[in-house]
Amino acid sequence: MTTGPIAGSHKQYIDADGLRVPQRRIELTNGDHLDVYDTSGPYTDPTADIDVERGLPPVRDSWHRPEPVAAGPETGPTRLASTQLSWARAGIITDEMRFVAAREGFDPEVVREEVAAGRAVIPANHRHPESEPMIIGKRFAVKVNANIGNSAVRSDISEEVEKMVWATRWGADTIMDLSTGKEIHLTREWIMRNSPVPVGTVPIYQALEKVNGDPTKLTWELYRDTVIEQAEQGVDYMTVHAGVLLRYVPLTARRVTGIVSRGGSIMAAWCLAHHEESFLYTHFGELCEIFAQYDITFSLGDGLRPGSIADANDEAQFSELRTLGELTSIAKSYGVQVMIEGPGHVPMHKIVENVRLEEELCEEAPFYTLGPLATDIAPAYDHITSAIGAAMIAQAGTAMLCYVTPKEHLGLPNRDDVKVGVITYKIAAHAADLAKAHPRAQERDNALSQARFEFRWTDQFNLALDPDTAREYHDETLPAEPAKTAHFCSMCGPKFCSMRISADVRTYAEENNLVTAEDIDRKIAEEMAAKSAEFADQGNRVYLPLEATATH
Ligand code: IRN
Ligand code: FE2
Repeated sequence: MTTGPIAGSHKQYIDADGLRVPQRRIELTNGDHLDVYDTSGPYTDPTADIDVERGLPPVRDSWHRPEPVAAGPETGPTRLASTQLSWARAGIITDEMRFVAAREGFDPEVVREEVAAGRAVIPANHRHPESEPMIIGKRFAVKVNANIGNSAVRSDISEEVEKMVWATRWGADTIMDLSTGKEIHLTREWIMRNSPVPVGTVPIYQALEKVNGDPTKLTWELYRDTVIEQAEQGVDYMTVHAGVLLRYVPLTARRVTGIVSRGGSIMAAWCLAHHEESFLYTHFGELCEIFAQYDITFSLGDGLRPGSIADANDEAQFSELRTLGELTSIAKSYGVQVMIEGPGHVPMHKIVENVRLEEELCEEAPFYTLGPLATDIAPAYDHITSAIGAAMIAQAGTAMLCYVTPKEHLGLPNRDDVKVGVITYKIAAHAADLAKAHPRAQERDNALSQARFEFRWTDQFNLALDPDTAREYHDETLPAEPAKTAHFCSMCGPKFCSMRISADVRTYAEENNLVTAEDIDRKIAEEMAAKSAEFADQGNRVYLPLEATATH
C-alpha cells in the first residue's frame, strides 16, 4: 500500500542524536536539491514494508519516556503528570521535543520553552507510538489538519484509511477522524494503527451514537467511558465543547445561522433539555485527569462559532471564548496541553480581533481555526473562501488551520476533494509562514522561482506543492519532451515570454559589464555621448538630406 514517492523526490531520514527524522528531498536537474518537511510517513518510501492489517511500526515505544513529574509549578508534588507540558515545565527536553526541533530546524530548548509556556503543543498520546511527533504553535510552521471520516450514509473503512494516507501525502500535519455511524471503533482502530500523524477526534459524536442519536440521553458517565475507550486506542487530541454553557444558548437565538457546530448543538440540546450546566464543564477536572494520564491534548471546541458572516464576533462566540480561557488554565494546572478552536465564518476586517482576543483570554494557547470563510456566497468554492480567511488568521498568529474542501456545506468530500483541500490549505499556511518570516519558508519559493526563470520546467513542477497537476497543465498544450527545456510555455508563446526577454536583457547586461546602477548610468552616458558625437559629425543638423539618412 505504499503510494510511491512524490514526483521528483524521495524520502530520507536525518539522524538527530539517534532519532530518525523524516524529510523529503527534491532532486533538481541542475544538480542541486531541496529538503522539505514531510508528513507522509513511510507510505512514500518504496522500500518500506507496509501492511495495513499489522499497522506501522511503533517507533516511539523505543524512545525514552521520563518519569512523571509535578503537573505544574503551582500544583506541588501531589499532582503528577507524564505530559509534554509537565516535562517541559520541569526543564526536561523529551525525545518528542528533540524530534520536532530537528524537523523544523529549531533549537530543542526553544521547543521546550514554547511548550512550557503553553504557547505550543505536541499532541502525542503514549498509546499512539506509530506517530511522528509534530508541534503546533505560532513560533513554528503553520500546520494543516484534514478531517476525514465516514458519515452514516457513505464511505467504508478502507476508504477512510486511504483518505488518511492521501491527506498526509499532500501535507496534512494531523488528521481528525470524524466518523459517525456503524463501526466507528473499528474504523478508528485502523486509522490509528496506520497513521504517521497525530489523530484527533470529537468523542461526543461517538457518545451520541451510543444513545442512538438522542442528545438528551447523554450522561457524563457514558461520555467519560467513550473518552477512555478512545484514549486507549491512542487518540492524540480531542475536541471538547466544554465552553457551551447553558446561559450562552439563548444568545444564539437571534443569529442568522444559530449553532452550526455539531458538538455545540449536541451540548446545547442537552443543556436545554435538562436545564442543567453542561457535564463537560461540571466534570472538567475529571476529564483533565484522564487526559493527563495519556497525554491527550485538549482542543477546546468552538461550539458557538459563527456559521455566517452576519454572526461573526458576536456575544455568543466571545462569551464561549472567555469560558475556554478559564478552562485553559484549569487544564494546564493538571499538566494537560491545550489548544483553542476558532471560527468559522468571519469577514476579513473582523479576523485579527479573533486572534487578539484568543491570545488575551487563553494565555496564548495555540489557536486552531476552521478557515474562516471570508464570505458566504460561494458554495462549491469554500476551500477558496476559507483559505482567504485562513491565510489572514494564520498571519495574525493562528498555529493550525482546519482545512475546508470544495464539498463544504454540500456533501462528504471524496479523495480528490481531500487533496484539493489539503493543497489549498498548504498555500494559506505557507503564505503565512513567509509573512511571519519562518526561518526556512522562503527557500522553496526561491528555488522554484529560480527554476521558473531558468526554464527548468521539470524542477518547477517538482518543487510545486502539487507536481502532478502542474505537469499535467503544462503538458496539455506542450506535451513533447523538448518543451521541458524550452524557453517559453503556451501561455505567452515564444515571442512574448517575459522571462525569456528578461533573460536576454540580462545576457546583454552581462556582455556589456552592466552590473550596478552606476554601470547602467555610465552606459547610458556613453551611448548619449556617442549619439551626440554622431550628431556633431553630421553638422549639427536636425534634418538630414536623404542620402545621409540612408547610410543608417
Ligand atoms: C476547528 C476549529 N473549529 C472547529 N474545528 C473543527 O471542526 C473541529 O476540530 C472538528 O474537526 C470539526 C467539527 O467540529 P464541530 O462542528 O463538532 O464543532
Ligand atoms: Fe459553514
